[in-house]
Amino acid sequence: MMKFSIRETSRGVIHAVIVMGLSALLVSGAAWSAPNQGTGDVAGDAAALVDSNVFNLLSTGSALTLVKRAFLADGTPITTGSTLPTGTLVKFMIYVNNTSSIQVNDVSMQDVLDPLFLYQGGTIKVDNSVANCAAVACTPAEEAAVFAAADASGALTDGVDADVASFAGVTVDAGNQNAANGQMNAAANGVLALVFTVQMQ
Ligand SMILES: [Ca+2]
Ligand SMILES: [Ca+2]
Repeated sequence: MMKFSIRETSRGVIHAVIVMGLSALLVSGAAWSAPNQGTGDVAGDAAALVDSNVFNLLSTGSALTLVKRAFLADGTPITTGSTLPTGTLVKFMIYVNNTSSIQVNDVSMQDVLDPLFLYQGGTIKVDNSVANCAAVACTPAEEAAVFAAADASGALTDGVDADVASFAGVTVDAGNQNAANGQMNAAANGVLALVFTVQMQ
């Protein structure tokens, strides 16, 4: 979700103060898996007592955090609170830095756009090719690399279909929690990034 304030100058330029907030992140499935199996014996004879079924406990942990950034069309980072004229194209990026060695399955992200931001059709891109950053939040240089990789990837369809993202109304959805998209996973030791383009109104 983005929060912002706007004011209009005598020249009609809308100044938008973009506050980078957290978007919705939903994760289900396993990040850390802890299989447990009971074993025993009867009077010392292990063969007399068949091992139990494997009881597998799953935890998503608490280390995943969504980070939201914005860039101009040419990849220049936009800092929060920037003033942008109407008509400017802005590329938002939302990413998850999975520093664990286990793939996180079934990740969903959602961003509900304020009317100030007009979604540009066919611009949703998802990339999971860049290795994880050491810290939860990547450095600006690392973010630039993540953005470049995502921005260079092929756009997904806006419709709800086999790919992992969609746009409807004012809402971008990635993953299948809020729209019947394909399942989206965050690869082990990788950055899962969602990029889409809006135009300042
Ligand atoms: Ca789609
Ligand atoms: Ca799901």
